[in-house]
Amino acid sequence: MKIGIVMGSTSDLGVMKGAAEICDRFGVEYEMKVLSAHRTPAQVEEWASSARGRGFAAIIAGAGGAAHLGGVVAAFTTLPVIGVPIKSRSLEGLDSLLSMVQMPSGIPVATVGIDGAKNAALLAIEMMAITDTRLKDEMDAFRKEQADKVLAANEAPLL
Ligand code: RP5
Repeated sequence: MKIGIVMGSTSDLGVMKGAAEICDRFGVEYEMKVLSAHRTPAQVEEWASSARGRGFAAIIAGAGGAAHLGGVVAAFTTLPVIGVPIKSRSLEGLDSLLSMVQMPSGIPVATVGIDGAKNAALLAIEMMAITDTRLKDEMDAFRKEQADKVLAANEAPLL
C-alpha cells in the first residue's frame, strides 16, 4: 500500500516535501503529484478516482488560498483524504485552513494544522498501522524517540 501526496502548485512543495520525508523515514511508498482543482480539474478526477485501484491507502492533499483540492479529491474517492492547508501570502493560511476544514457533511477531509504536512503523513501511516504491525512498531518507536528527547532536556539544569 502507498500514500498519495498531491498539491495544488509547485509553490507548495517546500511544505509538502515534509510528508515525503516522513514516508521515507517509515519506509512507506508514496506517489507525489502537482495537480490543481481549478487549473487541471480533469487530471485531479482521473488521479483521485483511480487511486484505490492503484493501491493507495490514503491521500494527502495540500493547497493554499481557496483550498478546494482536498474536497475535490475526496469527491472522487472513498479513501481517507487528509488536507494540509498551506500558509498563503494574503491571509497567512487562515483562508486555506477554513476552506479545507469546513467541508460540508458527507464528504470528509481530515484537516491538519497550517503547513502540517508531517502530521498529515504521520496520520496516514497511523491508519496503515491499524493492520500493519511493522508500521505499528515503528510508530511506537517514533513516539518513544520524541518522549526521550523531551526527558533528555531535564538531564541538566534548565537555567
Ligand atoms: C493554490 O494556490 C496552490 O495550492 C498554492 O498554495 C496557491 C498559490 O499557487 P501559485 O500561484 O503559487 O501557483 O492553488
